[in-house]
Amino acid sequence: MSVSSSPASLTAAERQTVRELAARRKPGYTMPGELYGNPLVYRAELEQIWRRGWLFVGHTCEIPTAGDYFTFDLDKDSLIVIRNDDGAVNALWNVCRHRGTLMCSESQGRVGRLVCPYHQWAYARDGALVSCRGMHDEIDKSQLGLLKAHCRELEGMIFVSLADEPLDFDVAAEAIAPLLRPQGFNRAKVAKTVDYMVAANWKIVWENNRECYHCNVNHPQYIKANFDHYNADDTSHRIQAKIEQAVAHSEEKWSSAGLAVSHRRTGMTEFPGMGPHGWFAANRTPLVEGFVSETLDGRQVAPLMGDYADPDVGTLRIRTLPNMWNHSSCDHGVSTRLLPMGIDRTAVRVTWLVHQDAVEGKDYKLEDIMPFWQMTSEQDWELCVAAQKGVSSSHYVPGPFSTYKEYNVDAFVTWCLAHLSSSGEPGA
Ligand code: 3BY
Ligand code: FES
Ligand code: FE
Repeated sequence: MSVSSSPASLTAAERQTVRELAARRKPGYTMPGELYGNPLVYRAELEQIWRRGWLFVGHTCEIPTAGDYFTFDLDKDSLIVIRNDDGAVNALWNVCRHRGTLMCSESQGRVGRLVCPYHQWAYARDGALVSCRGMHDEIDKSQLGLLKAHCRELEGMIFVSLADEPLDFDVAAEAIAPLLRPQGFNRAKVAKTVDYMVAANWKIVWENNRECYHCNVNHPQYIKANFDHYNADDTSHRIQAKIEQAVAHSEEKWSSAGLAVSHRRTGMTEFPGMGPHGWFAANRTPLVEGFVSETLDGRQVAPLMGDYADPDVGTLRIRTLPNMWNHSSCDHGVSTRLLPMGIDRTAVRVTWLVHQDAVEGKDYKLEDIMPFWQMTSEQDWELCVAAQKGVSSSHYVPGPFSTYKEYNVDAFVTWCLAHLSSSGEPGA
């Protein structure tokens, strides 16, 4: 059964207004303030980006057993992401088929059946209506199962789409799976989750993520482990050659060990701003010499994950727009999930994963695996909050992006605006 995925659609006139606002952005420059601050733009983003794209919701290891579920809320909608009896993960709309009541108000749990709190209609774990006591016999239960949203598993990560006709997921799965598979997220467990409410528009959080121009000064821990900062302020051949050498050496080593290093569809950069495939990217890149993990001193601090036989696997980086990035090392992975909570609020969940058999306190300590990304993330949130305050000022004027250091931010902005300007047709 199909229902409109966007109950409060923008009118044609409102869409036109959004297109006009999007057109005001000067190429190579940051967005005008209205694109961060106008509620109409925010509604258009929900409709044309968030409700159309694939959203990362969580990891399969968060719901290992039949009946395990967590809820996922976007705007006024809620989904129940649940493992059913045959092991598959489904995303059910959290809306009773009797009178529409929210079925699950807990954020996670385990159920035999999903029972509505109002009149106790009961649904199987796959959403089928199994009992509705007190109803007349003519009721056709087969027509009254919980509605399903599109849901896909990708090597231990779960994605949903709220669209009736979602974008092509296979193209992303084919590109990302070979890189992600050896990380073993389907044989992992959550070591820790931290939730943040960041007082910034979701686009500001992405813009911050898409460059490392700010890293040298703001991320002392991150730059010790990663090469990103080198090309920031030193364009000398010596440094470039050093990076290229490290990359070539590592790629050769990984390739001969059967580890994928990149895929050809690099999302935003190859398809700058355009088309349905511009929403994902993944690559494996070396850490600086002496570092085998994104930890404060670069040491391995937990058992190797997945298929890794050697800690020297560099850092695996994956991102899917509009709401996920993941950085993984040989011994742990870190997923960051964004959700827009209003025009100037973004809920961010950071999740640390380790091998499923690793025992806390014995095989790893949270104080070893967490600080690197906790500090880097929190440094970023502070920058985002300051950026939000600035772009909300009456005297914010769009500024120029560095073509050396911020081309990926420019690509992200272009991607957003292309979606805001599109016709509103799925996949357009
Ligand atoms: O600094 C950032 O926002 C992202 C994450 C760490 C490095 N990176 C480019
Ligand atoms: Fe759910 Fe009545 S609204 S059983
Ligand atoms: Fe940062």
